Amino acid sequence: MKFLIINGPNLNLLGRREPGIYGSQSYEALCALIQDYAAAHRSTADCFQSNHEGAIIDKIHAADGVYDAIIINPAAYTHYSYAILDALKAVDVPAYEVHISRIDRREPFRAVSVTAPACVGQLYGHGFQGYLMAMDHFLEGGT
Ligand code: CA2
Repeated sequence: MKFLIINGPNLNLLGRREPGIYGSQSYEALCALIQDYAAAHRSTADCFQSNHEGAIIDKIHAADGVYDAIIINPAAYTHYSYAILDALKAVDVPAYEVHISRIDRREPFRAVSVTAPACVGQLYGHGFQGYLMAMDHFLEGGT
């Protein structure tokens, strides 16, 4: 399968701040983990990170007809970006939403995802492993 992994604002700082919430491993380590997992499952994964809403939307649009699945952590955009919700709805590529932390046990605003309704599933609280679990959904034949 051909995966597109999208990470939103500030996730490029992984490992540098808030290790108690997001762990101590870097964004580069996350991408290596995902790409190794993809290769072990005869798949590929392109990792994209942006701090800009429009860039994320452009990437989602460009995924149509190119990727089999999107794994997306929209970061803080999760909680208010109807534009990313619409972009995910506008393409024929299924998306799975992932969060590193327990968004249900933090500030109340983090428990709300406006983007998840455009996704086939959402999981949170499994650290980096969550991205691999989302890939498993598709590798095991989920649509
Ligand atoms: O738990 C997640 O994966 C989040 O999507 C992460 C977002 C946050 O806004 C969501 O509510 C939950 C924030 C990512 C910020 O990442 C940082 C990493 C290191 C240092 C500072 C921020």
